[in-house]
Amino acid sequence: MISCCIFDLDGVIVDTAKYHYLAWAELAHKLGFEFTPEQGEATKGVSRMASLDVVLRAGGMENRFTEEEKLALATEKNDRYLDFITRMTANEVLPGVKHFLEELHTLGIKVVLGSASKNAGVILDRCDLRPLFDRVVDGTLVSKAKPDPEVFAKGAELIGIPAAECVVFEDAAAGVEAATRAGMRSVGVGGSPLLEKATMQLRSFEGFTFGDLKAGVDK
Ligand code: B16
Ligand code: MG
Repeated sequence: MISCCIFDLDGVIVDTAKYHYLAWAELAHKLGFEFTPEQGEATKGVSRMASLDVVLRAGGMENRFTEEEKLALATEKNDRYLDFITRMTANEVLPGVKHFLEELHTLGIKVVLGSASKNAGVILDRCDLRPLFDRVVDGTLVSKAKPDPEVFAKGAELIGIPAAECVVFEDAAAGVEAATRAGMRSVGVGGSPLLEKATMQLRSFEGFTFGDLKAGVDK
């Protein structure tokens, strides 16, 4: 039985990973090294400060800064990221997502956001998606980053639905692991081989229906 769908944001609903990458790459450039897209993969789904550690490690600078300096670097990156996301429009919602969210809404299935991002609210508003979510759990409400199950467990708790009736949509391996640890089934979105542990795989939401979801996870 599926009563609630919990969605990761970056990489599932919108492709903000490209903006995170650009902002981190600019910071790295200022610090004097290149941060490649391949290295950027390791920032997906993890918290802002954990992402900064990934970037600094790539430049061999992991022990160079105090905690206070690291906070300043993370703020600088976030200011640049905000430049990008405050210009987003509803056109950037990934294909088929809005239609699927509307179908869930019509069927009375609860829709929850479970994102590590502290900027999730800005993105939902810019993309006109806020009314389609019954609850939003973002990086401002949780203290433990994925793969810790906190973000998804909190979403289920707030909406009052047992974990066994929740399905998580995720594009990052850390998120799939978080879902499993929360006792939930998961859909690995985007086709990466790193998502093989998800209950089912989904390349794109285009044409995807609740019936397809039930057939894929209700085994
Ligand atoms: P912020 P998700 C995550 O969002 C991103 O995938 C990850 O790259 C980012 O570091 C994290 O949010 C924190 O984002 O700096 O905006 O608070 O995939 O969990 O929706
Ligand atoms: Mg993600």
